Amino acid sequence: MPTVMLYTGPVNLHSMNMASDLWEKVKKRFRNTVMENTETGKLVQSKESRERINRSKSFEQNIDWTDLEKYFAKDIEADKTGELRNRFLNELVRLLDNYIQLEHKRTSKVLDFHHPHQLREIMEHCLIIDKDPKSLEEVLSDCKETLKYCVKTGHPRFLNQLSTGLDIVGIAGEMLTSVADTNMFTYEVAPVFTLIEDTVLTKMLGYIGWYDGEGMFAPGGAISNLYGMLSARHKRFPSIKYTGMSNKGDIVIFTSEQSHFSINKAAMLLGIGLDNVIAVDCESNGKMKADVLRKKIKHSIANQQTPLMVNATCGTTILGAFDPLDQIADVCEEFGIWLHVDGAWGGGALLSDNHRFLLKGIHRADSMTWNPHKMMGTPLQCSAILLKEKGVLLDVNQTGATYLYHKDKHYDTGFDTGDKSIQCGRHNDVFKLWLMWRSKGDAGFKDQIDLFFTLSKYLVDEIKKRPRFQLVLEEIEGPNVCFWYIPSRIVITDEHDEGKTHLNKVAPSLKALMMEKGSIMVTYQPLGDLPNFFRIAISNPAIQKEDLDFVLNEIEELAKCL
Ligand code: ABU
Repeated sequence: MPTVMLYTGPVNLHSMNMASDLWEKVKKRFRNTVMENTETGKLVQSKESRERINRSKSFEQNIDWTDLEKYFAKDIEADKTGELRNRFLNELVRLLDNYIQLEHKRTSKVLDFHHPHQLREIMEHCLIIDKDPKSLEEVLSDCKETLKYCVKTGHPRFLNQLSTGLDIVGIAGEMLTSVADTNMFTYEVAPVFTLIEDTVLTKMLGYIGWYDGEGMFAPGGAISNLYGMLSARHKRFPSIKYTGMSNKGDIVIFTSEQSHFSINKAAMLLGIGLDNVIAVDCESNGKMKADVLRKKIKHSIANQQTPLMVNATCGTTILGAFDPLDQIADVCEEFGIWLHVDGAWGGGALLSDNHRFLLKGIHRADSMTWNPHKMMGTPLQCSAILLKEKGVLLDVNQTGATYLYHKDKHYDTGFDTGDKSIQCGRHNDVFKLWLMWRSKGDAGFKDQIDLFFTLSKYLVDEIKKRPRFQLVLEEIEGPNVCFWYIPSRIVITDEHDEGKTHLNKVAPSLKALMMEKGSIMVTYQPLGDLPNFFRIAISNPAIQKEDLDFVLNEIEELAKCL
């Protein structure tokens, strides 16, 4: 029996009760279906079925690094001809190229899974760090060994995350970024990258309709959301920067019950507190109910609380829902509340004139998170926080370290962007995005986004044709497709919740099987009252309709092992 991991999911669990009506529909469809197996819901993987699962094949290539056995890292520095450096780097690139080839090959495994203790044992020889140096041959072998057990996130059958795929130009950008190895805090050490960051942010702001806004790249969507809340707090209570949170009363944040957990984390970090994050109910399709938001805001004001920010989500993590921005903006304007939009996932839809309508009203927000490492396929990480008003980020974060942000430099220090950040050292996350954008043009990104939506609708249609599959939502907004596989042995009844309990175990068991086999990777989660279901969010342009057929066939095939 594979290990069953119960996953609580990135959902705000304050008052999740939206799911019941969806579950009613599932019960109706699968009620009292014929049992094939009297051991109702017993998800045992037999020995034979276990053996049917292919064992892993190793990641090999023709290599001969014996000449590098006698060289060490220090020899690269010492070799004035540069030949050793050249040989070492070329071998590394060959290794990476070989990995990428495998990643694109549909017959190769998505992953070669081992439990942590097993992997530790397998890699024991190269995990430990010794007192003595390792040769360049061993260093390359370490790289090879590492890649062998990496999950191939660019494989067209890796559908586990919102950030998938492998953009070659993006990788080239990441490599150049590494070689240039500079810090984004000042123009003096990152002149080109500073201009590039400015160009890309201006472009993204333009898609929102903010022509005098500002932005910054941050280490992931959670931190971008933190910036949104920090900015909201600063605009309302600028003195907090100096005096701290004392005597500010009960500041409250409103966010949908299906929003990302990072809103809770930001409230924890900013001294607002988890109990002051008020969850707003969603429609059964995952969209925030604006009328409930209005009621909850009125109620909090009546209770002497201070509503600081509403977070609306464009592209919820699980269902891919887009909150109704215009309606929410009306509410925020009525009460003078900062509107932050978490468009980490769905922000990319702005790039397509076919799907931009999903974010209608976005220009009315005050801040927005947008992660190009999701729908735009930029290699991790690449997340932007964007603000309608220029100057807020510097105002809230500036400390003016005189060793770094001197005002008496010989160039325009307005280009030193670092003091706008909560960080000191800041990685260059923008170059790869800029290079990709140059290589694709706006048109290339539009096609990419359109493809994701087309593929997700195809998947919905295919799922509808398969009797043992059940969609969570028949009408989808973002390219998220959520579904159950319901084995015939599972009986859904009105009388008791036994079927639901058993169904809750199906997705984790199938996930364990797919990981052991290495053929596909699809995530699952519960949602409110709904038992565990699969989510496929499409963000890899290498995916074809056949891959989605393969995934559904494979789930059916793996289900025979249950
Ligand atoms: N920040 C949400 C990421 C979740 C996912 O990739 O599935």
